[in-house]
Amino acid sequence: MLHKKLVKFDNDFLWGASTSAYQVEGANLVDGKGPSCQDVKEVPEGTSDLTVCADHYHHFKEDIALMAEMGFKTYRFSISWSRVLPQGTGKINPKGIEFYNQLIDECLKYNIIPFVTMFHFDMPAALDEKGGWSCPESVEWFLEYARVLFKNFGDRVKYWLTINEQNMLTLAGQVIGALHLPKGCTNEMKEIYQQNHYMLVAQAKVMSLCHDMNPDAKIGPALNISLVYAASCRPEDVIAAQNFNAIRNWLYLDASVYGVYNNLVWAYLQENDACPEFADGDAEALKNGHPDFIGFNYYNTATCQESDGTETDNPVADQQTTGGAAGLYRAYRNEYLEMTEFGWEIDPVGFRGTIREIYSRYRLPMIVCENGIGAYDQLVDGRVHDSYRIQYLREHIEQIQLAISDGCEMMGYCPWSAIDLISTHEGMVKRYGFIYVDREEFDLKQLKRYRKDSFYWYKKVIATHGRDL
Ligand code: BGP
Repeated sequence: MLHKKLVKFDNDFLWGASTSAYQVEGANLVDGKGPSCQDVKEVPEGTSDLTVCADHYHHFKEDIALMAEMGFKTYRFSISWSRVLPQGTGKINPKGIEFYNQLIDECLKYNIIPFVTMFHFDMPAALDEKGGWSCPESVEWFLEYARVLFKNFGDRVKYWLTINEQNMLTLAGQVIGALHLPKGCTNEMKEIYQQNHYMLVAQAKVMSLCHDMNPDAKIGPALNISLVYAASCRPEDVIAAQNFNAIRNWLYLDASVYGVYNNLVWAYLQENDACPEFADGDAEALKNGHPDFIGFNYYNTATCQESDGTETDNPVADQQTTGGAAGLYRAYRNEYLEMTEFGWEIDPVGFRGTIREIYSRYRLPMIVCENGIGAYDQLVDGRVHDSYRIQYLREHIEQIQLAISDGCEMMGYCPWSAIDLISTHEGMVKRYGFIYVDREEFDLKQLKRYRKDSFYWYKKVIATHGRDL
């Protein structure tokens, strides 16, 4: 490949890492916190519940000190809706406000910028019982929650992410345990895309609210974006890839940025009698909500070929494993890509391709909110030799730099995850952190923290502004 002249990472590039409340905090039913849908869902077979996780709720000062030791410029974490509003609306939990005030202040103590996700797969159970995102009222619920966040934390939090991976909630919601269908639902697709519509409208209104309440803050989506490849140059495979790109990616970004439904997806919904109902003002709300940046999670690309009509729309294995949609696209295993121990394809070059595609479509600054490799890390004599994670992250950071050199505006990089935590459905054993948490799936041990090899490596990457990988 021709050697490209590389543009250096800016000195104000936001190096950090990510967690989510339900996967890292623990203390899921103490200090006034109400249950979320994650706390009441059936725990995946053989995995731990969420009562402890990494116990970040009690260890956050130690954890943030370790993040500061790595030199983090930012820490992307989420706020638990039901820790702040135990019933989802109405009464505020003062201990919840107190915890997040302390968490934010601890970040600021080290000049770490809090990058806050408002909603990360954890709808309050009390609202879920009312129908969750199936309810038209869900828009107002989310706005009420947003007002509480902006009022209590808006003086110190200047970067907000609205809904983590709304596209995965829509496409793989049942697997994540975060989206449900009302009993007796007769048109599942219509129901799911109606829920998605309420989330799009809620997001748009919250972005407008943020700009009204905290004009100096910036807000954006946090979608899981995977550029979709055609399995071959066969024209029908290219059309299939366009279909899946629209359904998986562009529906959500077109709506977030331009306030309109992607035409391919709208046509698909029309064909299936699954178009969402618009309430008065929805179209205007979508048009009026504007992100200041695009946050996105990247784990890999997807590949598909022309449908042969046999695909079913059963829930996919997980958020990174392409399913298929009869008549639209068929999943394809990309033979050019290796896989992780958990069956996720690895595609650093596709990361550059994904960044380029997003930037060319939307022309907004971007921050990577998740990227990483889940693995069976082993603690041996107090060390974790996660050379595979260093290699994965190095290869992906190299591609960010190429994308920057391609003229794409990149604000920051927050790998998943800052510290070991509970996987969406593989429990504690699927580890992602720079910091090892010494517990097993069911044996909590002492929850002692250990610096992995990747901790020291990432510290050096940050200290050299990405020059020494
Ligand atoms: C993303 C979620 C994260 C995290 C990550 C890793 O989709 O936003 O919350 O779970 O996937 O996935 P998993 O935990 O399934 O390995």
